[in-house]
Amino acid sequence: MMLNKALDYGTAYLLLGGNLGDREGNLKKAIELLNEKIGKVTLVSSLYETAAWGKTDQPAFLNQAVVLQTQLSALEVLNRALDIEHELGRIRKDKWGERLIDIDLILFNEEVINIPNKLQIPHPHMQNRKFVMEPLAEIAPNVMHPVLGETMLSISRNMEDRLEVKKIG
Ligand code: GSY
Repeated sequence: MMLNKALDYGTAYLLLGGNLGDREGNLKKAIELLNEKIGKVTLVSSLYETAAWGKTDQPAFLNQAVVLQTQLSALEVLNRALDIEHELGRIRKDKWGERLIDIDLILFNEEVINIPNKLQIPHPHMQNRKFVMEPLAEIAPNVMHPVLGETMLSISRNMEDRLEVKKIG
């Protein structure tokens, strides 16, 4: 018997970034692959040119936040995002080093997830990084951080990070 059960959709908030090669082209390809392999991308932020965080003697990043609707779990989204990074030829020389494309899962619905060494949702450092919060607050200003109980807009306005983040269109 066929059960006509409606499948639930989850909302994933991701941050894309890269500082090697054709930065804008790589972000575009990543969004195409997210649409193909994970779910429907419903919102895309402006592009932001951002100074490298952590290891500062490297080229500036181009960052962009996206929102997508998916029937996958957070863990499945993470695994498919890693597949997309590899498909786009990710090079990760060291933890804070240069990269062609990085896809970070920042929030998933209002879920709080902790799978040690694999997945932490909300992203544990999001509230301290302007290169994450500015693009995210642009497309999800009223979304609540499920642990801090503060909206994306409020966090982005009150943070202390002085890293250079420039909206470029
Ligand atoms: O964590 C994502 C990769 N990454 C970035 C980034 O996306 N933007 C900036 N500005 N600095 C970064 N350092 C790393 S690692």
